[in-house]
Amino acid sequence: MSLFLGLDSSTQGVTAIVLDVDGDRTRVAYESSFDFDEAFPGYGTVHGVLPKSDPTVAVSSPLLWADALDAILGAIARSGLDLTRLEAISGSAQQHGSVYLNASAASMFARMDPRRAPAAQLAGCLSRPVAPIWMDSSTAIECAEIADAVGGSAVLAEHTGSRAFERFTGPQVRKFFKQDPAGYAATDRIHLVSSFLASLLAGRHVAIDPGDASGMNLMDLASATWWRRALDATAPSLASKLPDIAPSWTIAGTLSSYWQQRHGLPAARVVLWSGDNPCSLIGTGLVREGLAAISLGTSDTIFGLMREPRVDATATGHVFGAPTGDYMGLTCFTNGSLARERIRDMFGLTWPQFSEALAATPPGNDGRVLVPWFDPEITPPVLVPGPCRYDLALDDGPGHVRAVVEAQMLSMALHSQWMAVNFDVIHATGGAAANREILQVMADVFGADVYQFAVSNSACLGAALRARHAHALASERGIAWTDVVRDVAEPIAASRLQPDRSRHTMYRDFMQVYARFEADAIRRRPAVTTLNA
Ligand code: XUL
Repeated sequence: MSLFLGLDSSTQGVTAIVLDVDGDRTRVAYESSFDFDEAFPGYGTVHGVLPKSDPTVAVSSPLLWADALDAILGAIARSGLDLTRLEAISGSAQQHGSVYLNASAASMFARMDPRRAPAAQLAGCLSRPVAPIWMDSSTAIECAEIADAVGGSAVLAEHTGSRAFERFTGPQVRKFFKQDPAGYAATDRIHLVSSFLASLLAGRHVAIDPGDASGMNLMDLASATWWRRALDATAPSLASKLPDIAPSWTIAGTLSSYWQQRHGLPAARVVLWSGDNPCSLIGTGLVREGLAAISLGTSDTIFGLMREPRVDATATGHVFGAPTGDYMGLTCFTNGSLARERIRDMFGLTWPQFSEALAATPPGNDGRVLVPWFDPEITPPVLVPGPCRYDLALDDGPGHVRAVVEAQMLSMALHSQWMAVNFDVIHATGGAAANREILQVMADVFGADVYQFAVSNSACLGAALRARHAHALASERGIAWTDVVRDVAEPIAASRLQPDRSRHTMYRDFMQVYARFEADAIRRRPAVTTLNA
């Protein structure tokens, strides 16, 4: 009987899941989480983001993430679980965010004082006090510069799996290098959120896995190595500042003596962390081609496993590495749960009332449409935030509820066509996947059977399953991915929501109409280039 720990450091909080594996049986033995704003008010974050006057800037605090990791490991240590059985730990983190460390970090990781919290000890190791995160869209100029330098957007996408995206780490690094050359020069190591937290656990700098490295515009997808031309186009001496890239199942070391002494945890194996979407691929059981998942979290994402990388000719989405060693196609939308919450709060609703409003309004919403870009949107690219309403009165609460959900589902269907993935069955995950009214709209828009899961944080579950997989490989027994995901990452058969055929036909036509509303909403805002002028 062995325990495996998965951690997830997301935009808004940290979660832990412990799996208990007994022979062929796997069960969730423990789950807990902390919300950053509530548990660590001293950092002043709002939904996990530090306040900024420029809506295109989104940064957070690496020290907050370190403190939250400490808090959740403390909670696990006090949980009453028999942690002598803990074999391996892995993690999942919000993608693209970058942490800038000076040369003192390596020795600090190795000699942290277990009597003191991590943040205070790490503060002096940061060459940049804040970390840009995936919600940042302030690097339009750097994206253009990098694309130009490598020979154009298509060349960048061909090699790295994506055209230049504002939130991707390469453009963010370039912006830092241009704005603060001294800070950049003082940077010895640039980590992703995932590799930073894995390094903290292992007590030394560890590698980045291909799943998260492919969200940087810096990795050659085919060889899973840094792509020299992109590095040169991004910032000087970048190769020397980046960690290695290693397979997702790499054992990075054992839990450092800091954590062992601080919380009485065992010397468990530390497996490389990955991004939340690659981890969700595992946590929703998508270990073979032909299935798709939709994650309704802070960001909404739609993704599926690909055996061969099919790069998006429309430049909408991404091809990432998958933790199985395959690839995954993904399209990401910024205005996910925060847009749904915004509507709920605007009309003073509870979630059950939100669902009632959805049930009480007709599919198609009698033509009332909302393009819900409350924050700058990734898909389609929109840097100037601001929702647009069509035939939707400002005080029409139920109309807004249906409009936001329909817009999100129609936009996802519209902008995932490039993946050429079969959407007959969708695995739904993330907090809002608990809401069956929302999932019914999903089923009707996609014309797909939609399934729910027992564990809603599929990224965290995926991390725990990855820990188990890597441990089995390292123990030379090996394990098939289909066996890894059995029991816990399988859809609940009884949760199936079926599409209504006539509603699906209506939505298929409506999708083209919604595309025109999106185009109109884009036309109504200033051109991208004026933003950074
Ligand atoms: C994916 C993306 C988001 C973050 C959210 O490309 O930007 O889904 O990973 O944590």
